[in-house]
Amino acid sequence: MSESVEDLLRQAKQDLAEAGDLTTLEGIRVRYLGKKGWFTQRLKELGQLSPQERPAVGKRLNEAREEFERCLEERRQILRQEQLERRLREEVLDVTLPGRSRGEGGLHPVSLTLHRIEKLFINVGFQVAQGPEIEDDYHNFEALNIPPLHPARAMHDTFYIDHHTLLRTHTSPVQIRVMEKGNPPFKVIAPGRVYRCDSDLTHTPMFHQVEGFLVDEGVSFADLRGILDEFLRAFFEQDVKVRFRPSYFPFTEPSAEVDIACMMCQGEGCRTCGQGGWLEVMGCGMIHPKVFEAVGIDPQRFTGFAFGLGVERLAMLRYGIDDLRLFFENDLRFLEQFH
Ligand code: 2NL
Repeated sequence: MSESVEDLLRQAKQDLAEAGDLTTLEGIRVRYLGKKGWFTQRLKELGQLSPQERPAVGKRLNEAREEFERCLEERRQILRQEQLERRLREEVLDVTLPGRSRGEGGLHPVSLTLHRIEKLFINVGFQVAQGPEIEDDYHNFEALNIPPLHPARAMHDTFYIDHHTLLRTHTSPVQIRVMEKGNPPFKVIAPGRVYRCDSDLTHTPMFHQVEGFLVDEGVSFADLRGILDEFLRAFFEQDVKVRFRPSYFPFTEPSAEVDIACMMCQGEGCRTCGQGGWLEVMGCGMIHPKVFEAVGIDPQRFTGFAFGLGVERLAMLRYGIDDLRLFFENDLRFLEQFH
């Protein structure tokens, strides 16, 4: 027995010396000191020895185990130090290198334009209303004097979800919902995403619109002109020339399209305005009596105007962007120019 203690201690010390890393070292510790480890087993077996032998062997065993533990701790310190030195060597960090900037990010030009339009209307007393992008046929068409089979439906290139449910093709349904719920006077804008099943160089299936309307007693076309003239001058920060041209919408009567003198060529004619010298920027009109009837407003007592504009289009004109697709590609080289 005493011979085997000496042999074992020698072997154990050799194992420790050969351990190259802390994981191996832990394996060795378990092998000798663990529950089923060599020292533990031998100490348990002491009971089988005669009372005469027991004290001496026990003493030897305990001494050997204590020495093993000392050697183990010593080796552990050495390996820890080696590991630390290796990491310090390998994980060189030059704290004098310049920092990496995170970049600031910023709002999308369509968002900037939308916020700008909202602010200009809020400044003259309009409230902002929102509504669902998934609409029903009634609010998107029927209440706006667009009955089934009306040719205007074909023009709207609607994404249908089922026979009665669709993605709104304009934000007018938001205004219908506002009028259904409340009572005049109303002075509200409805900004948001709209959807049309149309995609080419100048159309995307999703785009942004701001519609607005004002309803009260005695509202006239002159009020409409005044508000839109002022808005366009403020939006473009120029004394832009504005022209109203007769048009048709089922939900307004009379209806008009609003043009501004082309800012790219000052009305001379260029690529942006298609040589005409004028740019169409919005549509508008006096709210049709049928629309008032649909939402329970007395058209004998109240009149109102409404208008609608495309946000991407106004953003392109304001920033001089000639390709609609740039808004949807998320190319940082483009987006970074608007910070
Ligand atoms: C355009 C034309 C327009 C309206 C939108 C409207 C809404 C209600 C009642 C009556 Cl609830 N009219 N909206 C009126 C005229 C024109 O938009 O070119 N949009 C981009």
